[in-house]
Amino acid sequence: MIYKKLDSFSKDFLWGSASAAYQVEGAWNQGGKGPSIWDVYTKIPGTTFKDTNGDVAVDHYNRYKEDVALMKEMGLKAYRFSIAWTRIYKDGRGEVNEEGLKFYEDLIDELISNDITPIITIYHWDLPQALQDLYGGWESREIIEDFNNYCITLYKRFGNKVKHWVSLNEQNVFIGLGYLTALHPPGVKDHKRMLNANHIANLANAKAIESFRKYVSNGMIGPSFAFGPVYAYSCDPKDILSAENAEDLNCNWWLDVYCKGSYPSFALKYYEDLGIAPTIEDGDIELLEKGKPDFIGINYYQTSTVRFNSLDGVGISTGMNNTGKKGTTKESGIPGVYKNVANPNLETTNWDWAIDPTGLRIGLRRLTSRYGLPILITENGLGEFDKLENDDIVNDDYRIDYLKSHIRACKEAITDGVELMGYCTWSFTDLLSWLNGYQKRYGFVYINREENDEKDLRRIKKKSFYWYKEVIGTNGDNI
Ligand code: BGP
Repeated sequence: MIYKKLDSFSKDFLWGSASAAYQVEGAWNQGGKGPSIWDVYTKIPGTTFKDTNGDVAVDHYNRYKEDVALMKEMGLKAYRFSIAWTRIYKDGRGEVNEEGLKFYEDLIDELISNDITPIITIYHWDLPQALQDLYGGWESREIIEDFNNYCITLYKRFGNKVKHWVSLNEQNVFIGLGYLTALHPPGVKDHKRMLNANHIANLANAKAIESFRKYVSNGMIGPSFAFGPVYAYSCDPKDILSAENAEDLNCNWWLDVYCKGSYPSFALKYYEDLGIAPTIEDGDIELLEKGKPDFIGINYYQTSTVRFNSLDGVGISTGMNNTGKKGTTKESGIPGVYKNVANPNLETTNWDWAIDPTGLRIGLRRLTSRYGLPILITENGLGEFDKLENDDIVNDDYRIDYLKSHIRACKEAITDGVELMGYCTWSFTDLLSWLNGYQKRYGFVYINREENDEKDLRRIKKKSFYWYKEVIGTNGDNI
């Protein structure tokens, strides 16, 4: 639909920004914190861009007051951040670390006293290394109880102050890259193990949501999903069927479980025929049904375009572009199912991510039609090289263009009838990109550091900072 006039954003719309503990905090061994799988993995040479890690990151742990003051200056309404499990339980279980709880309590209080709504992400990939060593992390059902205990500790301590919670961040990514392409810890390449670990993560997610209802009154919780709506390359029915396959295997495989408590039937049958379907035990489906979310969190960066792939066609590839050299992403697919191709209608970033604001609107509508739940955009943003000019100026007009077009798409989706709770950009300050170092920048605030040179970690407001301030100030009416 093309509208002559668009609906307005709601009065309490959450204009936010997001981050994750490992990517901003640093202080990796301060305050009684134990090591996470990312603290260990990034020390293995060759796993990340130029061997970067989050030991110091952008030192948010020690500078959070300065960062919150900048958020206040911008007028930010919501800040989504994650809690590092290893700050709360050094080994993932056992004795609780009061110093860790206190750090997050201080951050939450600082946000609230500056009129910023805190949104807590419980798990953004930094699993305690001790649990990986003890029972193989997400591959053991023991994690369900340990994760639930960790969640309950957070609910009890922060549940009266924080009402917006995200359970697991991008389960599809940390499980997919952790157990299928071996690009994330624990570096496994095994489809059957991946699907089993994923099922266990589903159960842990459902259990955490079930507990949430007991401990947090008037709160809302949901997972955040890395959502890449799928397009068919052409109207050739073979391409259309490939797109259906990809949507089922890459989106519905997670979202149906979260929102309906069951796996999509074609995908499940496909995995059963291959002998790699997850082991579903008695009681699992009942638990999944009890763990339905209040909203769907989506991290949206791009759509994917697929076409027919023959049985001897291209397979899964680990050739991601982690350097910012345009056009270096390798072809990948699943033989007999689909293959990913570039969309000739879309521009891409230097990291080969398709820029597609309309795809966001399409995705929001698909989710609304299929699940009928409110949606929170938990991440959206542009990773690019930025140039620090004389007098501390960063002219990131390309970021403004990107964000503006995506916020416009949100407004159109709201006019379509999508119930959108808020929009969090990725990210507020620049931060560590897991596999891409510090040169792939996303923030409104430039951090003066490079891959292996921490410099002075100075905070510098980019042009987009002032622009987003105005968007928030007009509640999006200027879009
Ligand atoms: C999401 C993650 C974030 C963040 C973002 C940007 O997948 O939830 O943690 O990293 O993507 O991705 P990248 O850093 O790879 O550019």
